[in-house]
Amino acid sequence: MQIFSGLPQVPKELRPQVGQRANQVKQALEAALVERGGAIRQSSLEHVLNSERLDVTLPGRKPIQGGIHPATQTLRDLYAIFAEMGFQVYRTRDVETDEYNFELLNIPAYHPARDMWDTFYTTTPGVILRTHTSPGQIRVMREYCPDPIRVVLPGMCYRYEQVSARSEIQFNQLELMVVGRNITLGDMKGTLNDFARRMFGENARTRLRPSYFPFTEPSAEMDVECFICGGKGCAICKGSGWLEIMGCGMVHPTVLQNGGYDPREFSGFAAGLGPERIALLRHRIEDIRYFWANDVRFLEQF
Ligand code: FA5
Repeated sequence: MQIFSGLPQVPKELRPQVGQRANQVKQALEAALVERGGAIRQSSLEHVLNSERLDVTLPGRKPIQGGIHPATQTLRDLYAIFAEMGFQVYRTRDVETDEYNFELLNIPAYHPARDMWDTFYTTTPGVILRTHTSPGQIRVMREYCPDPIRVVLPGMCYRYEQVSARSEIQFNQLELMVVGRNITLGDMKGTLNDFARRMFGENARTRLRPSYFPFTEPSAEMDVECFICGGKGCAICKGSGWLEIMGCGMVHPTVLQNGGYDPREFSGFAAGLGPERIALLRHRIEDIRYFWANDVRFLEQF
């Protein structure tokens, strides 16, 4: 390029010759550069092809397949059983108000029954994490009143509990609610017995024990005969021969009224059970803490 820019100083008669020669040199250099560059690229490509050769005969890597969580599996089995009996799934919120979780369920502030549910309060006054799925009773009644209701309400509940082999601070519940005309305790017993047979086998025996919940009257706990020892008594049933599976009862008139139903015309029953506790029994898992510990060695067994 210096020769090109110095051309004006070259005597006029030599300029064409010098210019021509300079052009020849320039073209020769450019051609050499292109050739060498191509050779370098070719040799590096050959190097890569040789060193990173793909061996298509190697066996492939098996993709890791996820599975359904055992708590979700149990919930789905429960939905299927109740669907056969005409129940629909109705979902409600995890974050609730004190009003729905307690007040409208006939548990006023300072009522001693509040001690049954150790509650997580948020920094927003009156807003809590639901301690049970029962507040969904009020929501479903207010949505469907005055139609008859037959639903299951699933979901996560939260309690400020001492964590142990049987109790977690978060766990699922499945709530049952039936409201209509002439619904009796006999309907409740028949439905729950039928459920127990579908869940635990044709010969499953059950019993109702009187209990107390502020939102049902009368209230009961339902036990199923221990299917591990057949009622003889073992470590799982703590020697009693029975396993507690749910709380239940006839919907309290005040709760019906809070849902918009006239208790002189309508009646109903409700129940609440714990899918993880049922999964513990079905799979003989000795500790509820495995469910949310996220240890794949536990989860991949289901
Ligand atoms: C209740 O929560 C009532 N709402 C149930 C009910 C509904 C009664 C409708 C009447 C009518 P309880 O606190 O017993 O009741 O809980 C119900 C079920 O939730 C228990 O039987 C158990 O299976 C499960 N459960 C309760 N606490 C825990 C916990 N900390 N960890 C795992 N499961 C739990």
